[in-house]
Amino acid sequence: MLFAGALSLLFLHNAAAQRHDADLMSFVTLPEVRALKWEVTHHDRTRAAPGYWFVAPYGQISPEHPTQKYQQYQVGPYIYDNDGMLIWAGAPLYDNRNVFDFKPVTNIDEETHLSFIVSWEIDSSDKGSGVIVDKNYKVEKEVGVLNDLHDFNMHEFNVLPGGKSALACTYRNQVINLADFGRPTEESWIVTGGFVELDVETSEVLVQWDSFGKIALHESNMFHAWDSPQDAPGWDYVHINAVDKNIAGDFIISLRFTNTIYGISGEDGSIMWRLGGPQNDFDMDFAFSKQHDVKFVTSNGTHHVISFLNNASDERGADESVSAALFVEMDTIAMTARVINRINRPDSGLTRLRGSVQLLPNDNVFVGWSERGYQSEHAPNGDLLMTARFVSERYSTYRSYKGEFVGRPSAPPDLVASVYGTSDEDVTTLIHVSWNGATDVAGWNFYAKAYDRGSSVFIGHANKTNFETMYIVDGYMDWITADAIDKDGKVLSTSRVTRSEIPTNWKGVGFLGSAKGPTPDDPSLIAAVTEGSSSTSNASSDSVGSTDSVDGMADMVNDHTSSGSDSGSNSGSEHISSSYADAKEVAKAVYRAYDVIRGVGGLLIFILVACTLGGVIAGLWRMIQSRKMRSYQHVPSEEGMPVEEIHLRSQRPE
Ligand SMILES: *[C@@H]1O[C@H](CO)[C@@H](O)[C@H](O)[C@H]1NC(C)=O
Ligand SMILES: *[C@@H]1O[C@H](CO)[C@@H](O)[C@H](O)[C@H]1NC(C)=O
Ligand SMILES: *[C@@H]1O[C@H](CO)[C@@H](O)[C@H](O)[C@H]1NC(C)=O
Ligand SMILES: CC(=O)N[C@H]1CO[C@H](CO)[C@@H](O)[C@@H]1O
Repeated sequence: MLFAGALSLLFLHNAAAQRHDADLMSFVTLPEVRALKWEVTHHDRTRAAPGYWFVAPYGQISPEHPTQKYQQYQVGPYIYDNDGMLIWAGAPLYDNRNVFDFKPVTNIDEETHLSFIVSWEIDSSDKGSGVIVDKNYKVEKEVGVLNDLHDFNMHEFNVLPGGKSALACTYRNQVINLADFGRPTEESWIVTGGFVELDVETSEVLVQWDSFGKIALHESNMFHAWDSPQDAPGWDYVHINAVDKNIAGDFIISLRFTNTIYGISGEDGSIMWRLGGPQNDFDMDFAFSKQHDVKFVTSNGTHHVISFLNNASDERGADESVSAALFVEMDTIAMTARVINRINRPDSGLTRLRGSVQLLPNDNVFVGWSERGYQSEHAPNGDLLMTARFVSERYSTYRSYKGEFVGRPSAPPDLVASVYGTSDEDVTTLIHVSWNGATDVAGWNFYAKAYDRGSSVFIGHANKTNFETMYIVDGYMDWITADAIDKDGKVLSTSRVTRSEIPTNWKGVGFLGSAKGPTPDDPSLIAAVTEGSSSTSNASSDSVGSTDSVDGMADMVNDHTSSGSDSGSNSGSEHISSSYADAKEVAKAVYRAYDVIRGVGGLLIFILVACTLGGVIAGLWRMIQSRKMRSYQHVPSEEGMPVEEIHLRSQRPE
């Protein structure tokens, strides 16, 4: 009864919770992690490039009021596989701060590293930094920001070949005379745009460039000769959003508020050419505006292929009805620019702000359209291979990348085990295991020990099917470990030895044996029994695959309420398996309900297990009542524009 009660309670609660949390993943092993779920459509898997997705979801640029925090465990660097399965939740690495431009970096050495920008702290205790981490997710480099700047700008952290230096954008507040607007007696504050090349080791500035004195006010499409002067910070008149460098040592930058891509001399900082905008230097067969993420694809100094996201619209309106990724061939001797590849946004929509274009090693193109994490992969001829976006409307990612990566977390896998049972003979152990950040785990081998110093006995294997793998085994297994196994059977890592969680009150959950509950089984005996048994149960095959959750839930509840309590004698497996009292059947039903429960959160799964075992219904009820309900309000956040709050509040006053 209690079991059913707990489940109905949970089910009801779940219905309510799903409104708020159904777009987030949850896990027993890492209850705090709430990674975003994806909607993925594959159009042709066979032509997809190998690799993972690298995204950094954020709800809004600045932390929320009044907590001054970001959405815990939802923002930050995240790696997913090609089907949207979570590989790494990196939110804890920088205490749930916003992260931008998260990507794999392959130009440092033979290994693939990861880089990203950590945003500033709202209390100004930290201006943010450009970060490089290794495959163990250990921070290798933290590149700081110049003293006179407010923060490490969110647009770009571009590690240059060899990994010795990196490029970043700079925004500066300066006072300018308005002579360019025909008002020489007036001054205004402006936000100038520039870039720096920083020494990755020392954060020393190696190269510095700024639009002040180089790009006139009238080149901006954001402010006009009749606008009133502003106090600090002032007119954001160029809005730099990308910088790259070629082997000749020259730079390319994108200024969104002049609709122009500039070539900047590495020698003297002069503007060598302008592509697009009011002062275009090229004979070009296309137009663009409000561009993002300009990068050299190839360049020999005079002839370039560049990529960028174009024909975005922005906060003020659209120039065209569809955004596109563009590859442009430029000849800076003949001054010609030709589009060589154009990939329209697959849903024919507009990417108003942000976005990225990436040429993959197999010549596929991966485009981040930013809002709601919308991203697509295309064959070299433009064929659409895949689209994906967050289930949640509440998040965007500034850029999205794809790339191959081997992740080997330095922390061991996480394991949680708990024990169910209704009689000494029918006890089942439920094991969950995951390894945050590990990329090529194919399966898990589970081991248990009879006692602390006993020898580890193999109790079964489960293929990895998701970020977290569940495994159910007969008997009261304790002192459990799991080995992460790669596809060749090699052990990659081993979890810590974990004691199984048990109910505090066995009787209270209908356990019919001794009041003290069952004692841990000797896994070698259980393994032998299972081996010799002709019953349908097979420890190794019980790592059930996919689920139909709601039915499972209903079955479980019905089974329970109609069940007898005559499970004391365990002679015929027939009888046992058809009876409610078969604890393993119950456990399987729990597993079938697992996906439903996932929506509620890992914590509640734990509570489910604890409560069904412990019978602490009152505790469950209290927990549910006090569980924070998150009410969100969808407001797309736009860089450089005031944003409304995305509220995180408790239903109950705190
Ligand atoms: C750069 O490439 C173009 C086109 O392939 C070629 O004509 C030119 O000579 C090259 N310049 C240099 C400096 O290699
Ligand atoms: C586990 O994975 C292996 C290798 O891919 C496969 O042959 C086997 O059928 C899988 N087992 C289960 C139970 O899915
Ligand atoms: C039990 O699982 C083992 C290991 O996967 C397998 O070899 C064996 O055939 C299974 N036995 C039954 C009865 O399913
Ligand atoms: C390449 C491309 O899509 N160019 C378009 C960008 O938007 C301008 C203004 O609407 C169009 O004229 C271009 O054709």
